[in-house]
Amino acid sequence: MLSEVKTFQKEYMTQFEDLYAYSYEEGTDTERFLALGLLLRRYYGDRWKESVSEYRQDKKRQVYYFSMEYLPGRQLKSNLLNLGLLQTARTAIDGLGLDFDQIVRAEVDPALGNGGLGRLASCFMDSMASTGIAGNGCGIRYRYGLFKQKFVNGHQIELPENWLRNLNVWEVRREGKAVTVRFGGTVELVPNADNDLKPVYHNTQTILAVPYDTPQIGYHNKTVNTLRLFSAEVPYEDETAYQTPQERNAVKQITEVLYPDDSNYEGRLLRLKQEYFLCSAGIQTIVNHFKGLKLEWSEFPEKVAIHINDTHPTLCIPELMRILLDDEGLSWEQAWNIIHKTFSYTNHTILAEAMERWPVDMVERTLPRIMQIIWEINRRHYLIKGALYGQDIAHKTAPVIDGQVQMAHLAILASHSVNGVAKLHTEILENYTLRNFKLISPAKFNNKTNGITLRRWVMLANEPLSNLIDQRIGKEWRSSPKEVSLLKAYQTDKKLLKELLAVKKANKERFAAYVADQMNIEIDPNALFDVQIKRLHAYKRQLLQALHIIDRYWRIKEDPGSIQQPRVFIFGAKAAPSYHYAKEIIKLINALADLVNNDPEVSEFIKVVFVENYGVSLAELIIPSADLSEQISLSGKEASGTSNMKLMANGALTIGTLDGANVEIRDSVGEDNLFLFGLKADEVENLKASHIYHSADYYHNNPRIKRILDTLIDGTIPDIEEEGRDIFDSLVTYNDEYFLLKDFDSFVDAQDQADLAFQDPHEWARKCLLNIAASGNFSSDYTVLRYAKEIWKVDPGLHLFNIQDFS
Ligand code: 26Q
Repeated sequence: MLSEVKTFQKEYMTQFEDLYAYSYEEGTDTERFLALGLLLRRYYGDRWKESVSEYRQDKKRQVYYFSMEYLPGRQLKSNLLNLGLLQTARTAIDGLGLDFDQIVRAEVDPALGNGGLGRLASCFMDSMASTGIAGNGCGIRYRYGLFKQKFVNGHQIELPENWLRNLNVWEVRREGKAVTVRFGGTVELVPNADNDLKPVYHNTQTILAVPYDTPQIGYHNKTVNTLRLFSAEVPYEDETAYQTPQERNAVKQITEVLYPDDSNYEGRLLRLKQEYFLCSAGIQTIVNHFKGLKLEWSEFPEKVAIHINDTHPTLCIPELMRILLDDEGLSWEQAWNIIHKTFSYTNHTILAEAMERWPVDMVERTLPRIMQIIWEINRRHYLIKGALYGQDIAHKTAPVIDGQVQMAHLAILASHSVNGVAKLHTEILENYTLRNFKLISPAKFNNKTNGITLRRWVMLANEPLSNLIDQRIGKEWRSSPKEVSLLKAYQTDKKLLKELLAVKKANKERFAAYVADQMNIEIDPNALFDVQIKRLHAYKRQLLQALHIIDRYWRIKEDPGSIQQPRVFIFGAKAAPSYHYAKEIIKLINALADLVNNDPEVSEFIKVVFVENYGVSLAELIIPSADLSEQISLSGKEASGTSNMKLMANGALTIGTLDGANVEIRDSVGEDNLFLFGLKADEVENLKASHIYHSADYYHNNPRIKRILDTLIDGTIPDIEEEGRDIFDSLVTYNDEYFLLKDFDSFVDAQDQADLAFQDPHEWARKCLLNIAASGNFSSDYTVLRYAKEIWKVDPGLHLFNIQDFS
């Protein structure tokens, strides 16, 4: 160890000086970080090369995970942990008189995604490498990631996030592997010598897709996989085609910025171009690799499994058809057969407004050949499915309906597997949203409950907790996450429970220091930390929590002493810039924070903290400090949720509805160890169908609710005239689409129970322990192993895993 540290120090100093021509002592933290990152490249370089060449030489079956979004978080500590070098590096760097943790924070956190879907993709990349699955990620190297959020007078404003302002030490530009992507123009089908129709293109625009590769290092194994992100550039040979700065600029526009919208579909042309750009570049890369193997086309599905993360990369399907038909000369039947064996698709949403549909004329103009292929898929669909199931079902499941390309339909029809991301979500897809597809192809449907990588979310984010777990049950859980359940045996061990509380307290102090420093708000680490961190959306019901805070405010005002348990309400959320209502809720919560935090009578018992610019790095700071995890979406709306899993793994107790993966969390931790409330999914559906819900009745007949809602419009909360009125109207006049008022009383009861439970630290700690013990079930290692076994049909590196572990 000592000699390893010494060597590391020497190498680091040399690396730094080679880079900057002065000593590390004179450098900035960014420079110190960059030197460290560059040094690390030497530690994984060989393994990366070996993994890539092993996959090629053994002609291994590989997974290609296509996602428009990734949220990897900072990578330095994660890479060190997985290489087994974390302690060495920390000791070495601190030993040089530097502050390791400060250098870690100098890395930028790439926000190339919106929320859960992007973070899931990154957890999967980590888990695929760590279980030895030959998995590649394909995505877009956005020049600007998700906007940086600032609050000005409590309003969200958005600033550009220039994440590439410093060198990105992890990526490798591979210009030699660039491919070209064609847009626009017209296409003519002309018979060739064999009388086959071949497309001839006119006036198309050709764009270069340059790959940037980032290593995905497996945990304590030899696997290093690749995340390949494509950047749009003007093609070098074709420069004359782009003469004006405007023309050149338009090319770069394609990968300029991430669309800052989750679950709300907007049919914008640039987004369509982004999607096709990723699909075409990725598929061409796969085809090029496959051609190097010198196999028959019929063997393609044996070597390639392509997974599409929601419908955003669905154009991979017609793109591969295009290449097989036009460039490789396969028949339609041969090509479609390959497609069907190759593709699988995950659905992440049930919200109707999030379903992607593109107008046919837009696709026609932008991607004329692709639209022809979609029409042919559509024609054959009516022919075959119409004959089998009747025209009505054929029509309802068609790829093109009413002049719109239905991306989900295309994805489902072409794939051999369609999965939801939690049991309840999959059931809803099968029985409601996608029931016609379930009818025609029942065997395609399956569930794969989401997961999280415990390496980032526990081992790195919460080192004190991880060490405590090691002390009791050994380190096996680090590679076999289910072993964390051995902790259950210690639920009556007073010493351990005390230590657990001490760890939690220390994490709370760390977050409190951040809040004091960044926001100038004092929070008490002894208070209950109540955390809701997720994108801001009406269905996630941050507003329900805001109403609960207003209720507490009045309870304290009217009867000081009626609230005994001090709480800190912590929010982290970005709203889509165009989502007016979500932004109004942000303003409301910020104004409420001002009111509450500055009223001495109230602030002794409640504080409200809305952190700016919530993202992966802030999540890593907040989650270990949480006592209570808010998972309060209207039942049936949240596909899975993953912050619920991260929070439980860090010993927070869930307060939630039976929605998404909360259902499985309940099954795994037991009903007594979380706080459930509210309507169930089927009750929501029945209530909607019966049309008997009149939210105004709750306003008029329930004095507590009336008082809370009046607070939105009577000037009690400063500076929310417009917002308060709009929010009031949404709840009272427009019939409360997400049933907040219906669920309100049951929510407040559950919150009061949580208060009561928190008063008994020993019993609370026991429940924390049981939550941690149950969290191993939600390791994304198991999730990807299930995908590997049941969908992708690839063998993991089973040296690490017992097959029974995950089946
Ligand atoms: C689509 C078209 C145009 C512009 C944007 C989009 C778009 C972008 C991102 C639509 C949806 C998203 C993201 C959705 C998302 O993050 N869904 C979440 O996925 C998680 C992982 O499965 C689940 O846990 C969450 O429940 C789900 O909300």
